[in-house]
Amino acid sequence: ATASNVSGSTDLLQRYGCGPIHFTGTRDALYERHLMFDHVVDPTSVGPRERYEAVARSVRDVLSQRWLRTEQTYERENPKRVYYLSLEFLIGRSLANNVMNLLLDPVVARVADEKGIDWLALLDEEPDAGLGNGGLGRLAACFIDSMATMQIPAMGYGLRYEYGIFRQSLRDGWQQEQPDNWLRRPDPWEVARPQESVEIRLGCSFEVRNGTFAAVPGRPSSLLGVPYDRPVIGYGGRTINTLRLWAAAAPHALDFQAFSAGDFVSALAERLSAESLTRVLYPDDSTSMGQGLRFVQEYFLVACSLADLVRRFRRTNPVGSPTDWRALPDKVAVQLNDTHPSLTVSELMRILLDDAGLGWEEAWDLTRRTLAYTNHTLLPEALEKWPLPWFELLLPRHLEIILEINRRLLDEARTRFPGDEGRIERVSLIEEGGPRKIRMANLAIVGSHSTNGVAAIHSDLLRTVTVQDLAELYPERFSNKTNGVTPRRWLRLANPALSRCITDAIGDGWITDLSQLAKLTPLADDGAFQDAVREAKRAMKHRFVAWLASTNGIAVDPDTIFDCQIKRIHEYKRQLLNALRIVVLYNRMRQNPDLDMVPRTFFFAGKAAPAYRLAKVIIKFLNNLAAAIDDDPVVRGRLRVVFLPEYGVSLAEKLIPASDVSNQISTAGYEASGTSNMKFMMNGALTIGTHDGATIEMAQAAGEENFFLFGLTADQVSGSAGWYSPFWHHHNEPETRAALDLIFSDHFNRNEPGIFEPLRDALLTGGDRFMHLADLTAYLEADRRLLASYAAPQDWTRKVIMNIANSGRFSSDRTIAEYAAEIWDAKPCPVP
Ligand code: HBZ
Repeated sequence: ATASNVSGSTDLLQRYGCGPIHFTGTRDALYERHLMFDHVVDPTSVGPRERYEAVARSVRDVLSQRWLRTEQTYERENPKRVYYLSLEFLIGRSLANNVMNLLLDPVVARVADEKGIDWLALLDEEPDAGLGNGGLGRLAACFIDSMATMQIPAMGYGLRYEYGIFRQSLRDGWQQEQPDNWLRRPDPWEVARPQESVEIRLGCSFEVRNGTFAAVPGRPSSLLGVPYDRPVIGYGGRTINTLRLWAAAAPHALDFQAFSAGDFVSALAERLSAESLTRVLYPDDSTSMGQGLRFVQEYFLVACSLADLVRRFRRTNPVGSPTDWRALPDKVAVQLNDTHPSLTVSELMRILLDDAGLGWEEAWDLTRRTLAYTNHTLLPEALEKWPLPWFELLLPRHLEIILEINRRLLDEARTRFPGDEGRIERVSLIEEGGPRKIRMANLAIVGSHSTNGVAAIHSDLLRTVTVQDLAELYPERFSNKTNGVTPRRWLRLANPALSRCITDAIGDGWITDLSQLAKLTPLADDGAFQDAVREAKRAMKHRFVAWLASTNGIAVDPDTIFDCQIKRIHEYKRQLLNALRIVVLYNRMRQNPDLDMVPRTFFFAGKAAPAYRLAKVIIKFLNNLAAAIDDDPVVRGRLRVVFLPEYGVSLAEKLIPASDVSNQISTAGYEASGTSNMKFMMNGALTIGTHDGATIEMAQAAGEENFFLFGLTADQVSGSAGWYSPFWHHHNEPETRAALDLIFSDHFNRNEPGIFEPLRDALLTGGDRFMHLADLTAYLEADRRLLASYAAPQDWTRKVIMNIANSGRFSSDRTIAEYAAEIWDAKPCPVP
């Protein structure tokens, strides 16, 4: 569906009033009724938050019947369903996105006008649903959008954290974390379904003691999972799928027992400790900290979701006849978003063995054919390994099952590779040592029919390096599915100026078929189209500058190059390399005050895991660098560094459309894919980046001449152990040395001596596995090429258009089409 083939708003509302309730004549009443009756207040005295809730509830009213009809259609047609299991869904705000996908913009614009509503201010009343850390969580959000748009019968399963990723502020340039109580006000999108709660059983009980979650051994307990559903609207509003988030609660029986025994207070305390399980998202995206609470969260998601989907599967059996379990892989595909939900392997085995009463061989065959696993990282410190004693305590039956899976696995490996005990040790699900640990990636690979990485280079390294032995055992299971992002939120919604410009040129078919952007290629040198593209960028820069001034009080010059690096702060993503580049440019200007350079504003944004100390020092350094440059009359007005706090979906939606340059500069081999790289590309920013992740494929698509690639390849990085010496660069490269010496002279921290000592270790004395200095000269050289192109507007804009025109492949619709065809065997199930 595209906006152009839907005639009037009246027809639209009729379509959504698909029965039994018709909307005819009640259009205006929706909003007024909610405003007055939901909070029982005088509509003339309400504030913007109440208005937001009333508008959102009106939109939900409009979509409700379509949402019901979607599920009814699936029940009637009984198609194969896809379940996307993820500990994270970084969905951001919903109102504007839902209005767009329902094609309701004209209706809403008119109502807002009639009622005197400030639409942009109203949108700001909705908190971001920050139920994720970064790329992995945002990918899950883009995937459910694409599945709904492509009419795939799919459901997302996650956790309803009461506190999402922490809110970030800066004090003296240091990151401060504040809790994000995003559900403090009622969320108008979610529908609680307590009647569909599931009970899950655990081998022990829990107490919250001194702020930690402590297991009480030997006392089996149970927990209730209460589902909260959120609509996931396909573009055009035909299919409305569900994102089901689980909240933990104590079972009803609990308070009743305790109440009769008279211990009312402990019963209540126990209820509160049960609810604390889904209280907060773990804010770490790069280390598996081995927290017991996290382990229980993972099992809780798995157990609730499997109980729910198995219940749904069994309902499709003719009443009275026994469940035909052999049909499970024909009706159900489960995708595991990283290893976080990989207990699914042992939980599904437990259900098939113990509840369904199947034999091992059949249960194993069905489990494997139902499950598939996506890997998102090769970093050893991020690979999950859970202590075996935790299984003994909490999930003793799972441990039995995992040990039996492992026994059979090692038998098979010994038969196929006799005498190769090193290999046996490496493929084993168990890592020896004290305590022994279960390797969750091995479990996911062995217990599924498909393992994929998220970009070509990443899938290759996964297969040939990280889990080489398992890949040699099961080569047919491995494939690549390069990530993508939804063009609805990230282009149509975030960048109205460029969207209009594209639609004027090629029509609006690109919204659901991004490959149509290729039609822009012949316009790359067209003067009028170039002007239109430049004008769109200018408009989005001005809009961003106005927003920044009014919300953060920061004034930036829209006539400078907007050069961005926005992502989680991590050594491998190398924000420090970017900082070194800026210090070199700063030194050049100080040495030669008349140096002619296009004025630039460098934007940084991103959160550091609260326990990642060096990442916090990096944030502090970027802020001090910004302050030192602001204070220096020689560079002021030509160089500017801005660190924007509280990076999240909503900030990305504002900044990416306004950007000219996208920095994607991870150490080659470390960034699995990246997804913001794709958002920048489709929004007409040019990339300066390394040979890593999906950036490689983006450069191939756009043509390397339209990209600024630089630096080592992954092969060179992995073979560097013998030769890389940061000191060599310090010694032999004058600009590198001057930059480092300036930093270590406390130039950027005159009143805070020594605070940047950790950077010396990271860049120089610690050996630096991320090889910052090895790429600095090449980065500066690529930067020189970039500035030369920018100085020639026709050349630059031609590159911009070539990037936009070739970004079609990086739509998550393409990614989902590949998962559907090659992993899930799932087909669209249109809702009439
Ligand atoms: O997943 C990211 C990758 O770093 C990025 O390259 C890729 O594009 C993206 C989508 O495939 N990984 C993450 O975002 N990882 C996490 O957020 C994470 C969260 C909790 C963990 C570990 C990792 O325990």
